[in-house]
Amino acid sequence: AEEKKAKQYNFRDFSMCEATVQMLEKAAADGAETAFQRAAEMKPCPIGADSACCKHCFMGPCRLNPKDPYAKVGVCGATIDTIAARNFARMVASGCAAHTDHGMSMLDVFREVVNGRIADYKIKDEEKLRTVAESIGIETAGREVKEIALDLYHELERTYTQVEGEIPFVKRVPPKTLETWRKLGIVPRGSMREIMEIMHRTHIGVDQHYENIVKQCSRTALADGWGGSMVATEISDILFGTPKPLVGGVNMGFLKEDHVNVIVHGHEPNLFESMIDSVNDPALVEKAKEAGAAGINLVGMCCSGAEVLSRHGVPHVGNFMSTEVVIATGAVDAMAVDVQCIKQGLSTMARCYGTKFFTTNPRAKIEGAEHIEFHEHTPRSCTDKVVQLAIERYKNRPGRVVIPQRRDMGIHGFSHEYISYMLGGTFRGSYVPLNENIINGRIRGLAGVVGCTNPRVKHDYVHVELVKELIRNNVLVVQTGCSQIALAKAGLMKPDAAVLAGDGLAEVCETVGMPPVLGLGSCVDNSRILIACAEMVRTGGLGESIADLPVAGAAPEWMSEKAISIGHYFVASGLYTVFGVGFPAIKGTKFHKLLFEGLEELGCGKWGFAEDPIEMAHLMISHIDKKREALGIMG
Ligand code: MSK
Repeated sequence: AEEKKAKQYNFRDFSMCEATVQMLEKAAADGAETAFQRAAEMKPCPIGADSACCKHCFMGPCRLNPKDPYAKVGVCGATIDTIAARNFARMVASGCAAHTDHGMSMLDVFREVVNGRIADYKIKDEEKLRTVAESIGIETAGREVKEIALDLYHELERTYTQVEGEIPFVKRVPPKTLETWRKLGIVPRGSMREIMEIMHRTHIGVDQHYENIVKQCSRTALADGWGGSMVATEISDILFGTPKPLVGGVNMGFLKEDHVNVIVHGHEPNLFESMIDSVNDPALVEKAKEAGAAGINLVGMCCSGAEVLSRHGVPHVGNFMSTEVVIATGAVDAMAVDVQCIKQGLSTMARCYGTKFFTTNPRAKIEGAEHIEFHEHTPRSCTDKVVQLAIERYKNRPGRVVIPQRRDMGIHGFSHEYISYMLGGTFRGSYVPLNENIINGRIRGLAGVVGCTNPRVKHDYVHVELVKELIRNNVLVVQTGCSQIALAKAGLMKPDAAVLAGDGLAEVCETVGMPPVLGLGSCVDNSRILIACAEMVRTGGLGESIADLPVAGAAPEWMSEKAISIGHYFVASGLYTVFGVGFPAIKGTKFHKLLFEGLEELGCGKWGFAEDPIEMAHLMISHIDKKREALGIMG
């Protein structure tokens, strides 16, 4: 019956990724179901999709009519604007919490490393440690690494725990942008306080003015972008090394039939870093060989994968909507997951294919998964065990292995340092100042295309078509997360993708041998885009605030609450940010108008929406042109 039901679908409508389509067909033939089929069978609730329902208390749930949103109010009298703003605020709070908890975990590891209580990790990038410390006013000249690191730890802890004042990284914000935030009262204090206040304000009977709720959304989202996410990125670089451009591969062809295949999936790099050590341990490699394997093959998925692809060139086998079907290859001997974007469906999929599926983080257990807890003080006790159990599974692989033979190479690892380096000077020895190329018009502007994949739209398609249209119009694209992997699979991270760019951008790319699309890492690494924007302002010639820059952002296939938090910190920072798929607000309402127009009038950026990738690209291009015109650099 399952097989019959599965045959109703044309999997080419689900994804433009050949490997994913091939594995969807195999999974269906094997009787295994994925999120694509579940999405097709579960139509979104039209009231919920428009954010017109409220279940913040038990007098409801109250459902308003999205077609006539002011016709009625909730039992407590809440209007559509209050209801939608409260729902939006809780998404921001959840997204911010995810990133800041991730950042706090990194800071915990950093503290223990600095205090000598963790031996398995160390400070790999001392230069970065000094740069980050100096950026927030910590004295570094003539001081020991440990002294600087301890000061940095204590200073960054304020990002989370501070109850009054401004978070440390606001020192990196261009003065004019910061002036706007201060005027609006949206400079974050500490993320714990901001998240707590959002949860309080959105409780029944508290904040019932959409403008005031949005103000706290901005403050909380900024605590994510310039706080939790930025700490996660910077501390990861200090501990594990700042990415530099390197050649890396993506797609399922990086699984190896004759190797023990181990996947790490999630978001926090400490699990992955330890796994790199485990798979290279000679004793474990020997064990794998004794089991008949040629060796151990470690690959990444989702954002953990994007981060180590950028930092170390570890191959990446699939973004969010490919994670289940990667298991359908039958080649995955073990998958270890930590936090965020891990579908519960993976547990069922792993059971179908005999893959060993492990949760490792005490925050995230999954029914059906074996839990091997990861402790930063003894990381190898978890990762070695995962590898040992993967070897066991290899010895007794239960079914047929089918690996789609797709491998896509590209250049990854463009940290914000590298972009800053390019801003002021050279890439691979050639002179390529970004601001100068924007001012002279060879590059029209910069676009950050980021975020998830979502089964409500054709997988990868909106990302790829949007980016192609942007580069065709001379917009340089920077990317993170699952979007970066979509474009890497489409071949746009190779320098020869410059043939798809407009004349000006192609000339810059060809001169220096860089691709027209630059991958920056995982979703917390969107903070690199903020730092690059601040650096563009500091370099000069493109205005005084982030809102002046010819820059736009997009998350064309978003699905997570983290994406909403990211989108809103881009907007609050001054950028125009366009989302696809759908938007949780009803057009024509006062709340929608504030997000899509009003915030810009206050000196921030604004939200935009389009489903079609070409329309989305031209919304962004029009905005970039508007900013160019205001700067007097049109033509
Ligand atoms: S993993 S938040 S699906 S980018 Fe960061 Fe991908 Fe979106 Fe998760």
